[in-house]
Amino acid sequence: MEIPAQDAAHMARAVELAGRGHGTTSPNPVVGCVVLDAAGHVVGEGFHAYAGGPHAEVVALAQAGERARGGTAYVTLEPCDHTGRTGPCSQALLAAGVARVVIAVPDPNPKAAGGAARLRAHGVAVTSGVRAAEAERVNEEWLTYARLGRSHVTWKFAATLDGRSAAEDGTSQWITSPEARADVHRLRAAADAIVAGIGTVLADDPHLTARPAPAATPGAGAGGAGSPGADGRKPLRVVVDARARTPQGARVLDDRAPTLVAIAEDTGTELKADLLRLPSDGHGLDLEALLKELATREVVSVFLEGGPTLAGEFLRRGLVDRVVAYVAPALLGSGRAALGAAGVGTIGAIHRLTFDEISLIGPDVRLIARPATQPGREQ
Ligand code: AOF
Ligand code: ZN
Repeated sequence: MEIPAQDAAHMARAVELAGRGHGTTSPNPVVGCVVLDAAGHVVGEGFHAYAGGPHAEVVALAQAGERARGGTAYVTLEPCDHTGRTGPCSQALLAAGVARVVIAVPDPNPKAAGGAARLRAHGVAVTSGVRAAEAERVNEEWLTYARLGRSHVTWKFAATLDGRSAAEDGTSQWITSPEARADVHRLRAAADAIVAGIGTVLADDPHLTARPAPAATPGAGAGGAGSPGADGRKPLRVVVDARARTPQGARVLDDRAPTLVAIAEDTGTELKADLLRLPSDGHGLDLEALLKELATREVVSVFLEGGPTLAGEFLRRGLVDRVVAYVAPALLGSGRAALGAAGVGTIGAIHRLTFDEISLIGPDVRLIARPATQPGREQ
């Protein structure tokens, strides 16, 4: 199907708007909407900023007012057809008299889906699949969560150019620059949970908290005033600790943020913490069960840090959706590899990725890569 150039351009804008909700909408998706009047002029724009707040379509329609009548709405996710925290967007579009709706990606949430069908049934022209790849990308965490019923996983690591994250004696501090570390804090703060393995907790005693975001500047726009998710978010801290070796005095157990300690079902322990008992297999805890349990707690996105061993286990099980690597222009030659065993015994089993973004952060390079075939995405 030939997609008119103006459809692609307006949807690109809707995707950009959706991105403004990034980090504040959980457990909801990021969604953007552009409304045109009957003559094809943009008369409304909106994005979903936080769960419980108005949906993107409702924001854009409010801006458009009467001018939406006979017009077109571009939405990055199929308009919902349900009453959740707010009312159905399908009805709002019908009430506004919109004649055509262009959708990028269908809503995989069975409770909310059906908007496209309802609109069609009421004589609205509906086009689907415009800029689907971009709309998938901007909303990848939520789509993974909604489709697979598990949290989306970003594995982050920092390493030297030769792929090492600690020197021979175990020292590992400040391989990457302050700029790169600030960038990590920004990404952490956007996640719903930060996960580390017991090895990292014992070796580094990290807080695993996200430093509070700097005070919002007036007019900062997206996710600013009135969005409860924007400030004071405290990502859940999760320690993967099959044998419950977390010391009672570990910093991850302080009161700066809630913490969950995942242990094996058959581990007896006196540890005073919020414990999650999970089945295990020959390679340790069932990490898919962990991600499914986290999803039931509305953890849409997980930031996996700390522990080449744990990262290897997530990879072995096909549970890494995105890799963020900070590579410093430095060499170690010996010392700990950034990644431990990941189920690759022979070259045929290699974990192939695609580089999607390459940028300089201070003196370091940040690489964003994703599995060549991504489980959370429809192929
Ligand atoms: C849309 N536009 O902007 C969003 C949608 O609890 P609620 O009412 O906020 O509904 C959340 C569900 O609605 C969410 O799981 C997803 O299926 C859909 N989100 N839909 O048309 C929006 N945020
Ligand atoms: Zn809606």
